[in-house]
Amino acid sequence: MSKLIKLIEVKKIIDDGILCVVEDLNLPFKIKRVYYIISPKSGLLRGAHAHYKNKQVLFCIRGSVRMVLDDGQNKEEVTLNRPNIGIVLDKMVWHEMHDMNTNSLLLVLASDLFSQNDYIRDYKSFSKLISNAKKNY
Ligand code: T46
Repeated sequence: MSKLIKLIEVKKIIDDGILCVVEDLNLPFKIKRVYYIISPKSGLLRGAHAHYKNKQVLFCIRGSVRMVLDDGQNKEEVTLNRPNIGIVLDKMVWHEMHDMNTNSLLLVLASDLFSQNDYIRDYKSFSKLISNAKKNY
């Protein structure tokens, strides 16, 4: 069973196209920010950081992305390639987005406004914070 990968399924209506509805999600946060990533450079790694506070749900609404999540103890991955399946990215979870191509389109719902100070971009610092938090627990 997965410790880190939490997926959320939203309604998908197929008629002349595909319509997905994000409503009434049972999220542990209020959505303060929505952003999307269009036309990422093929094969380039994105993410590779953790957030101190910000929590997110990420949907790959076109194409695919291989998500790697790491909480300092467990490392798990999943490929998202369905527009109605989102992944929860909790605070203090290192996340990386791999194997996107220029066709991929990511939609992200976030709990907080953007702040550079909320980022941990160095993996060693992230590991240290996690192990210090465990010691103080
Ligand atoms: C995650 C994935 C899916 C802003 O000015 N406002 C914003 O709301 C965001 C998200 C970014 N930016 C600026 C900050 C950087 O100069 O855009 C640049 C790229 O941002 P970032 O390095 O955060 O991009 P990604 O794609 O590596 O990561 C982002 C999220 O931070 C991350 O948590 O899950 O998108």
